Amino acid sequence: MSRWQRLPLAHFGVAVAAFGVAASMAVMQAMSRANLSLPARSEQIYYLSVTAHGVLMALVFTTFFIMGLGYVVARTALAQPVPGPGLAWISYTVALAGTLLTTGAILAGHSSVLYTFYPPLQAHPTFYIGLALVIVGSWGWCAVMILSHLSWRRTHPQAAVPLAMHGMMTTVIVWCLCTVAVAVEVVGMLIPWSLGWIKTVDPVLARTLFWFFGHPLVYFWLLPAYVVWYTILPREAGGKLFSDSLGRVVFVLFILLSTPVGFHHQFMDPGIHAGWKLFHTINTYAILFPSFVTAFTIVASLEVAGRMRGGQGLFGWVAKLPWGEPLFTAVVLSMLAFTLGGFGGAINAAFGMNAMIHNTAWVQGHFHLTVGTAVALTFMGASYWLLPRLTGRGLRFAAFAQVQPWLWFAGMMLFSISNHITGLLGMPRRIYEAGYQGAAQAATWAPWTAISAAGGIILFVSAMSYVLVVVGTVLWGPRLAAVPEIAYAEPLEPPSGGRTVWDRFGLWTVLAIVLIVLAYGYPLYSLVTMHRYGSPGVTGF
Ligand code: HAS
Ligand code: CU
Repeated sequence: MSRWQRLPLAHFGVAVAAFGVAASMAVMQAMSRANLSLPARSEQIYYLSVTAHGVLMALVFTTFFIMGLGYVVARTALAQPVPGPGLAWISYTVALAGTLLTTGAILAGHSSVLYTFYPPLQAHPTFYIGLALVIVGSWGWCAVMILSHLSWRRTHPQAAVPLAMHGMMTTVIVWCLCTVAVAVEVVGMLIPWSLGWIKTVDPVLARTLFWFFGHPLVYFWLLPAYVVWYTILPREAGGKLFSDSLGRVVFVLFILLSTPVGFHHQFMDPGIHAGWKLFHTINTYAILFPSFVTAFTIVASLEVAGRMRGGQGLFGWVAKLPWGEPLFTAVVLSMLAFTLGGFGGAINAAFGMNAMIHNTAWVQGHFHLTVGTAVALTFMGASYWLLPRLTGRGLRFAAFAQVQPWLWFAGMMLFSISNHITGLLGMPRRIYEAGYQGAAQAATWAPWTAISAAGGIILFVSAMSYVLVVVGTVLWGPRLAAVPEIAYAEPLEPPSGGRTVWDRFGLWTVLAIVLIVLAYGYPLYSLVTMHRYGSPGVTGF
């Protein structure tokens, strides 16, 4: 193995380890919510587990996988070495140290604040310091990605940047814009408060800064998955990308609209005027659009592939698609799940309907379809595709890689649909005692929580199959005589010109900042200047 592959592989290693630990916790949580008796079941263990699961899945698995994928794209789509390998390794080490610090704080039992770490719940200082280090490490990754793009641009002043790198650059920009807010929250408020340097924090201000970051975070997860859908899937399906330009428009719309929408997580919060919530709602409905375009473009690309493989008639092409390929099945099942998850998102974004589902099990149903399937299953499929290309070894236990996406999809359907239903029946999210000590309302949840637990068990089997294939391939995969290349889908029609306005990242970033200032400037100003009482915080259990 030549040297460059080590960097992404080191990132994937952390991602998969975090995933394995978090998946083991998840199965116990699903069973706990169904009131099944588990050894050592207690409130403390439940909240510790939900915190570890959320942080390791949503923040560690995703971020490390995305950073690894970013390096692969920068190296192979631009066909040049990644500049600043020293900075890349330092960033990796800092993010890993942060991960270990935060995970340690959670496992030690004094930081069960869930992955949203809302004050007045208070964690140990090392929980926040670790998170800050993960963010600093990810900024190092952003710097290396930007340097890669700049050095490529110097030698290709008029060319359109390859679409895969275009998508990764939008990921980088969205991440740089939104992490500023969480850095202010963690460094300016939560670390000093947890160290006792300041006595109080303002929960509404903290939540506002969190969701300034928290919604774009979901597109930081989604955009690399879209990179796989747009630039890897069509070729693996045996076809071409329906439109390269539509891909660029989609990615740019995410730069513009990912951030000024955060109040859709705070519809039920006091202290923010309804007019600002409406503004964020309108932006939220606008950001459905690039995903609709994606649905169209990717399905059209699949139809192109099916017809190039000889598919006839209205739907004959579907059967011709390569259903035995792990990457293909994983991504298409991700997309099907995302259709449901996106539909739920549109419901969440409407103020009135949000009032019904906010803080209920519906929300965990929603995000297990989106980040938990559209993103996570795409990353798993991408692992099966990347590993042989990065390690030079064929997939070990390949049959598991074929079955695993189906298991994930089946398990997630049982889990997510039942959670949507219990949510509508009024079951809160994030609670330990889902039986409500025999309350009549809770009795209506029981059949659905049992189904959700069954889904959790299937998901666990699927997750362990994934870990088995990854570990098996890295350690014992058969060495390949001919290593397949990392190649990206060609568009159906070659892009006509060179660099267009959709490649002007500086311009779109400036416009995004203008929108952010419009959406957040006054609300943040009024929160900062408002008379605050603060909260002393709740420490320990
Ligand atoms: Fe969300 C809550 C609104 C997308 C993640 N969301 C969450 C939370 C998470 C999350 C983690 O407005 C919980 C946060 C917490 O802990 O409190 N969400 C939306 C909207 C979208 C959306 C409007 N969410 C995502 C994505 C996520 C994610 C993506 C992660 C990756 N979400 C909300 C709202 C809340 C929320 C409120 C707050 C709820 C509350 O009250 O707490 C949109 O971006 C969705 C757009 C998607 C579509 C679907 C397009 C379909 C495609 C596939 C087509 C393919 C096919 C396959 C049909 C419009 C692209 C065909 C196959 C063949 C073989 C032919
Ligand atoms: Cu959101």
